[in-house]
Amino acid sequence: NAVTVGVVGATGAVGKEIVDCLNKSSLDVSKLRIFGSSRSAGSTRDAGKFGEVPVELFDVAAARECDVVFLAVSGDFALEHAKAISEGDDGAVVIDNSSAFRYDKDIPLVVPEINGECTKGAKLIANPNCTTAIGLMALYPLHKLFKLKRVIMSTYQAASGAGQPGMDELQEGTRAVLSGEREVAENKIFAHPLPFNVIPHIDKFQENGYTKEEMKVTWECRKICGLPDDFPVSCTAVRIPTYRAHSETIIVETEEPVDIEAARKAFEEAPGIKLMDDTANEIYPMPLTATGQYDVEVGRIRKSLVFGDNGLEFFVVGDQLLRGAALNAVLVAEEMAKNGSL
Ligand code: 11C
Repeated sequence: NAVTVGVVGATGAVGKEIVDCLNKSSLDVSKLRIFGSSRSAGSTRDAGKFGEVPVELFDVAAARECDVVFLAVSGDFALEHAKAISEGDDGAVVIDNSSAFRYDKDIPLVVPEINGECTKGAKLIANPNCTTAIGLMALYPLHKLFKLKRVIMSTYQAASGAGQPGMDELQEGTRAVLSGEREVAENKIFAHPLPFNVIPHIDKFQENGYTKEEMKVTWECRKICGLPDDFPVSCTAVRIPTYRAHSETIIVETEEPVDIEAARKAFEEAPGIKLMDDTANEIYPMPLTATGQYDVEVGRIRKSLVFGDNGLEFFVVGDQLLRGAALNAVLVAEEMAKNGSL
């Protein structure tokens, strides 16, 4: 059945991609409503097949009129409004992109290909952190085959993780350096200038020495895959001067010995993965090829020199704005339409 969809934050980097994914989605959308702040209310947005959509001033009552509302705004906004939009039988289903509700045990945190069944009957769904969602596309098929024992991840994250302002800072800073206008780029969004640099710092440092971004990977991998609370996942998250695809080196130790051909076949058959693993022809995952793609690229697959027969090392790249955010959220809505929750 056809649904009315609301998007809050449709002018941001993730919000724009949500509208684009809705254009390509199997979801039967009868009406698209876009909600914004007083700054954007009254203007219109080109929403593809949905036409020029007026931006309405956000209002809980108006959002509740929708069947499903995507929040692509801050965690503070979500904390303030998500429950009010979704509560009661006549509330809308809310799919929230922020981290506000991810660690609440009563709220499903969903990658549809892994735990889509958790959405059944839910009114408020949390969309995972982009780094986690991208990595799990490859980790989960391995877990099903060989049972993960521990996971070590190192990331190379694009500017888009900090939204449009992050991408703008990278582009403008790079231009300023290349034109000779500045020796080193200016920085406001990132802790240090990003052009011609890498920054081993994403989000706030925690007491244990990890950053919040790194801990999100640990907490969210456990919750989405139903792993124990002390399951060992360790991440080092690094910002690099790429535009919108996150890359990840992943090393796993497994309970069962890994058959590399079986692993490769599992990656090939898993939904949402494109196998890019032909080193003889210099084919492997890269941000340039993964950008704009729905599938996460997986390659550089090899037996681990550290964990031997019970280990695997590989490289994953996924579009941060798509699989890491907008696409995952729209796939959640598609899943809910299929299982009768929408
Ligand atoms: C980044 N992964 O690359 C972050 C952005 O938890 O939704 C996503 C933050 C989140 O900066």
